[in-house]
Amino acid sequence: MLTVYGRANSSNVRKVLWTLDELGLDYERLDYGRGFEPTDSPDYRAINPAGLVPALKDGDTVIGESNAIIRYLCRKTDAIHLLPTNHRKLAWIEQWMDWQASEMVRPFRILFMGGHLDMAPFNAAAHLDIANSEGGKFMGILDEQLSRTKAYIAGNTFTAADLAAGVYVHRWFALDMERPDFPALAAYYDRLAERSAYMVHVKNGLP
Ligand SMILES: N[C@@H](CCC(=O)N[C@@H](CS)C(=O)NCC(=O)O)C(=O)O
Repeated sequence: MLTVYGRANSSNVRKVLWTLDELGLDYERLDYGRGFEPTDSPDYRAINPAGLVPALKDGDTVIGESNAIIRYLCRKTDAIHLLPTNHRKLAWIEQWMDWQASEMVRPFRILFMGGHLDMAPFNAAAHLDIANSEGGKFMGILDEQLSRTKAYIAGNTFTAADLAAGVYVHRWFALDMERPDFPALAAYYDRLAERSAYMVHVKNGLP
């Protein structure tokens, strides 16, 4: 049995739950993280040294980092439609996964924790203004890319790049804030909503 450690309202946990359902895998989920079991205890840090959710346990294998977990699950199930073995196609997908985790996530943390949860220091107007503008810049990059592919982030099929970024696209549309008009991104959000697992774990009423 696969075990996911992490609260179901966390963006990074939602990516993993969405992936598990796309792959048709059974799992149990344990509530760790803000408002639930602590992630800074020695017991939890033995599971994920970073002290963050999600983590995944598969027998003796325990891993953290949501995008590493997505890749692990795709490889475990030979889901080459989501994560191809061809090094060129794979690099193109991983480029977007790394961009999501290192660049795109930054303003969304502030927009969510400051703008939605009203937590200091993220709720300071100066932080929120910068995050709103940076979030718009990143969503604009995705909008341009989707105008080219006319379908999904890394090309004309749904891949692990979409599993990594789709939660933040949802947050962009779900959070209460001003947004420029991004038609290709809006069409993509509708396209993702055709996937039942996206509706269960991502576009499920929570921002
Ligand atoms: N780079 C990490 C980031 C993980 C992360 O920031 N997790 C947040 C929730 S989205 C967390 O653990 N917050 C502390 C908490 O919930 O207690 C990943 O992709 O897994």
